Amino acid sequence: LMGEINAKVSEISDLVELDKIRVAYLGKKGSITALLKGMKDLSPDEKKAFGSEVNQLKAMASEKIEQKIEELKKKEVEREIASMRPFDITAPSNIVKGSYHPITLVQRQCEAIFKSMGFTVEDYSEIVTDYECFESLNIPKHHPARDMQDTYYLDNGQLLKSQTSAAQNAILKKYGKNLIENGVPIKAIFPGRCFRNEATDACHENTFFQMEGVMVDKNISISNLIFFMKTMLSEVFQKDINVRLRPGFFPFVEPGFELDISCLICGGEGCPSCKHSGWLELCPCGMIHPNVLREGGIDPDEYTGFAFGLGLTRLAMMKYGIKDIRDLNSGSLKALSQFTDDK
Ligand code: FA5
Repeated sequence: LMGEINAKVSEISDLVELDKIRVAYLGKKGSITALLKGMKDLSPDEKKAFGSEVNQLKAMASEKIEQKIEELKKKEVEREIASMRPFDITAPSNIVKGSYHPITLVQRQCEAIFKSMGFTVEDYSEIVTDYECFESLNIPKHHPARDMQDTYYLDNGQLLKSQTSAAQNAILKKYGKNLIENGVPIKAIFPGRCFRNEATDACHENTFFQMEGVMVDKNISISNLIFFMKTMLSEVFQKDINVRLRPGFFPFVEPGFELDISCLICGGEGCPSCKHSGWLELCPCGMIHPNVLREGGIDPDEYTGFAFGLGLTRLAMMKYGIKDIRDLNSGSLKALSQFTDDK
């Protein structure tokens, strides 16, 4: 019987025919199954010998059929591969590649620069409380300094953060313990979206990005601040940039400065992007006011620190030569997709 099965199986070239053979021998009404059924009329000794032989036959037949199934399946795959069109890996593709937003690109670059200098990168919410955005920053209710930023208030009394400085208090509280108990300096940056009720023009938007930075330790001075600002700018632009530092007032720093960079759109000649002044306000900064440190749980007699509020959106404009800030929020893929990570 095995000889017969072998001969039939080797002639087969498709899976359907093969299954017919399987059913004919091993199916419920198959001939091997019938042999097993017929054993009931044999004596116990005959049953033993015959049974073992039939079982062996059954195992061999199953194995032969299984092998053939594998062989046929493999052939089928080979046939399919052979019938496929050859794949030309040198053919040009028309897949449209996505691109990162220019603000994302400079944000990532700034994050990498500050991380390499030991700063942590923090995330912060866009909706904050009056305490976070103003009171903890030495700006009491009804203080005239509130007029510096026309803020969007929500019905529930919260507000859309008008400056990333809103995260300062939380950061001081988060890392203050480690500073006081273990002497680990606070070094953090927090990039984020800010909102102000502004009349928009080429360099003002009502939604823009800032990146806050703080550093607190013993003996931190203005020279530390200037060092970090200079390093950041030379890394971002990869060339010397004209900067000027002038006094600036912010209730949460003392002394406070405005760091301007020479406008890279017009080379300092004057254009709409810099309001025809040749300079662009980029990064106000200063030494953290003692009241702000105290409110964050840090003793200003023992520790000092600096803070800065980099205008990330304006930095992206300068880096990529974008003349109008409104293009950045336009959502125009045609305009935005031309900027790529040049690193
Ligand atoms: C502030 O927001 C302070 N929180 C910065 C600061 C932080 C000072 C820490 C001291 C210490 P100012 O309102 O100037 O400051 O905004 C900071 C920067 O954000 C500006 O220099 C500018 O680059 C950018 N900026 C402000 N308003 C807009 C706007 N409407 N559109 C685009 N960029 C803006």
